Amino acid sequence: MFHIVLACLFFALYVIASTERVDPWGNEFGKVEDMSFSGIVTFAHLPHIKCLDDIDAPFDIALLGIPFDAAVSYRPGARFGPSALRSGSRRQRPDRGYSSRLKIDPYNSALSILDCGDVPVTPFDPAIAVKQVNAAYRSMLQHPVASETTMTKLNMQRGLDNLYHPRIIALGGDHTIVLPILSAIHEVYGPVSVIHFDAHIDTWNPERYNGRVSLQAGVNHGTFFWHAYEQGYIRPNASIHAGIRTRFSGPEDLDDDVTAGFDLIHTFDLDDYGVDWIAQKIKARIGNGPVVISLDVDVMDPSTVPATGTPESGGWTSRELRRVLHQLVGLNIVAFDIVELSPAYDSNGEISAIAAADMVYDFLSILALGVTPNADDARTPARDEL
Ligand SMILES: [Mn+2]
Repeated sequence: MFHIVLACLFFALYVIASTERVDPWGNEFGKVEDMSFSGIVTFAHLPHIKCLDDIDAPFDIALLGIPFDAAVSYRPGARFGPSALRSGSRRQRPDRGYSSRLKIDPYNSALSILDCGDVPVTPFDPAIAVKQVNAAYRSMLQHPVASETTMTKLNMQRGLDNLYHPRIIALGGDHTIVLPILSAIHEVYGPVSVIHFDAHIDTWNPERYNGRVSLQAGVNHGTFFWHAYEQGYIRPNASIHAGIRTRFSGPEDLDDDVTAGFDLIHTFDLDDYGVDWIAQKIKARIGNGPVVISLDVDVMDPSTVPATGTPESGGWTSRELRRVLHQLVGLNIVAFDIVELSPAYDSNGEISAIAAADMVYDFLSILALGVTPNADDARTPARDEL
């Protein structure tokens, strides 16, 4: 009898031992963080949730790709911009994100950040694509924030409904996407100021814009700010371009630009007056109202960022642009976008994508540092007020 019991016991032990999971990797290495070059590519290895499908996912900041490029005037290809930005961000890691300059690690701040993937925009119908971008952005703005307490501490802007809404960093895509974005932002915050980094003004009146053969053709990456002005999305006389250097049809383009509410910093102003002057001019123009920062990567020189659809010589370096951006800490920023990165024209070394991804890192740092309360609201006069 005893032998039978013993045999049963050994058999039971044998069964238990033989079903124990063999896990050599886990036993020897445990959980190892992904290397910069390993893993599924999200922006800076951030967690990914498809937020357009998972509508209750909370976050404070979302990266949202908008791979639309059906409204460009020269080289197409910016639909691959979101993918290139993610690839260019691979050396940004949540465990190695501290900036010695800004004294912040946006990936380990109290604000939670997600890579929400891309808006699956149609490449075949620009009118519908614009509607899709607007619907997606509006849905994104209605996601619950993860840390209301932190947003309060950071003096972040509440919506007109007195609620906090998350900050979306749009990864374009051509610049047309900013029209449906501004529409969505206007719905939540009312009219906003725009700080627009670009070689081009993008306030071209579609009545005069080359190639307009239909009403729809007048909605493109050179006219969207004019439409935004006409729709009332932009605060009067409270926006500014920086880095402008393209050619114009004539002085009337600049008159329209003033009408649309923009002041202008030329690319050469950097040499004549320096980074501090540019930052002060921007801040004085904007005041402390809600502001959107829209960055066309062609504001940088093609030697720094060749991967763009309408390159213009004589631009800023990535270093100069980042120094200007760093001085915008404290502004009441409600949205960022980075557009017109078109990786087919990049170098094998991804120089454009890496520079562009670093700008997004600066956007995140600026958000994590919060809003300076009681900023001087004095604005500089517009060109037509001088
Ligand atoms: Mn441009």
